[in-house]
Amino acid sequence: MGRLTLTRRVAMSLLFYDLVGEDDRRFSPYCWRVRLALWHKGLVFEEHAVRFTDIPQLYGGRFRTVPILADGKLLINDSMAIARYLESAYPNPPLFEGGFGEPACQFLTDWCATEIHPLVAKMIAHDIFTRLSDDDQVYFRSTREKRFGMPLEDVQAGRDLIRPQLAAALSPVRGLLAHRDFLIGRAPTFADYIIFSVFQWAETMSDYSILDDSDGVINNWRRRCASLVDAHATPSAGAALQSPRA
Ligand SMILES: N[C@@H](CCC(=O)N[C@@H](CS)C(=O)NCC(=O)O)C(=O)O
Repeated sequence: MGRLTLTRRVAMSLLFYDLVGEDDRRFSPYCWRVRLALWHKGLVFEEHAVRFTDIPQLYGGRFRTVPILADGKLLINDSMAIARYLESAYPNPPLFEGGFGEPACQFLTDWCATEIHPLVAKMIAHDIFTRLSDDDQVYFRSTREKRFGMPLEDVQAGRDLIRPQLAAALSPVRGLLAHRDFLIGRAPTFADYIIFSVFQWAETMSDYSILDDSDGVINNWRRRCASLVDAHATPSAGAALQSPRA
């Protein structure tokens, strides 16, 4: 009897809940990290696109955010927890290169959430709104205007002033990439996906360029990271799964 050789790791039980806007736009930076991690591992997964207002209907309202990953009966919510789980359940190829990979990614996740996401959110807040379904628009406007303390239109109006702040905040990333192709290791790892996902978020929901074209170091790295998107994007994915314009 012939031997059956599996060239790809198959985990048919994986179900990934991803956030979706109008025109099948997949825009959540946290979900992008998980998608990139699943692709990185070569895992086969089913995906379920949900809107903000669908999240409370999932699993009896157990979760307030996506991404959610179900592996059989196991449910994991939180992008970093999902990355850790994937690394232990499906070790190859590794997502966290070397001994410091995992704590470095935890640091980057927290740094991104406190220093980078708020700047990007202010630059594209109203553009996100315009690319959501009707129900989600109502939800997004009310929750985000409460958070920002002003109308979404006003939040975004100051974006040309925020842009240089983002460029400055990205200095440590630019510094590392000036001397290497990827943040940790010779090939992309979860560290790259954490930061790259921020650009995917903006790119998917806005025509505004959050980074100057002249920022060669970061834009060239984005192109290198985009090869994973290009390898998996299908024409039917439409605007949702495009690699960056930069
Ligand atoms: N710490 C979480 C954050 C996830 C998160 O904030 N997800 C957003 C989408 S980008 C969400 O689901 N928000 C739900 C809401 O605002 O109602 C993670 O890393 O997964």
